[in-house]
Amino acid sequence: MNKPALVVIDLQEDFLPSDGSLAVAGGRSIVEGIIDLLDVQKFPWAAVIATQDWHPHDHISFASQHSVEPYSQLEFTHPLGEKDETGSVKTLTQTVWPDHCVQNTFGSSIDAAFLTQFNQVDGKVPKAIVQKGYLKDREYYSCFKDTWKLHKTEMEDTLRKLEVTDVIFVGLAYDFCVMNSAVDCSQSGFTTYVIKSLCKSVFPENISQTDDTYRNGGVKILESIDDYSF
Ligand code: VGL
Ligand code: ZN
Repeated sequence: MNKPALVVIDLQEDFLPSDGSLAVAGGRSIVEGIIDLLDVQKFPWAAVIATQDWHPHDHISFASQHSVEPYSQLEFTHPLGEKDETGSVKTLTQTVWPDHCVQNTFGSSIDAAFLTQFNQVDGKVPKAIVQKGYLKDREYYSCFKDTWKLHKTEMEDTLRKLEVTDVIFVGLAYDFCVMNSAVDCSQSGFTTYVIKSLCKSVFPENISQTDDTYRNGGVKILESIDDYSF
């Protein structure tokens, strides 16, 4: 038997138009469809999980910490100074962002209408909020671990404890946190899906490359929840 979990990625004010500091175009338009998925009479979820990007005010992924323009690319060094075969400290080139999802600010809050519905599944289906991005010295796109694969969140243990077999992802952003979370999820051995119509990208112009990354990562792209057999 399938035991499917719904994972809603980063449905937070800073990623939502019109006022979010890192607003993803069209982000607000997917909220209602995601709320509809919380109808646990209709959809027999084994668990529902929401994730929350949760940064300290001086997080390393903020352009403001480096005096450069948001959305530019910077080279980051390994947070523990680990070296490659040639003896140089490992590096990763990553995008830097406007300040966003600072802990305990309005921008970090999960959409209120979603949260109301999410809280109503209590007692019917196990639910959890998994935070990421709270270690200042490293970026996190995946809700499983940081981009250096050094620190694990409680995501995988939560899914395993609930004996989840399948994971269905929706949310923001399709080309960053949803994508990296889904690929890690598939690599951890879960049968993994993303519902494309319930996601939006930061860079929609790169959609075919983004879709390829999902497919190469073993994630099945569905247009709608109707394409999933419970
Ligand atoms: C995200 C950029 C920075 C996301 C989070 O949720 O996709 N993107 N932090
Ligand atoms: Zn972030």
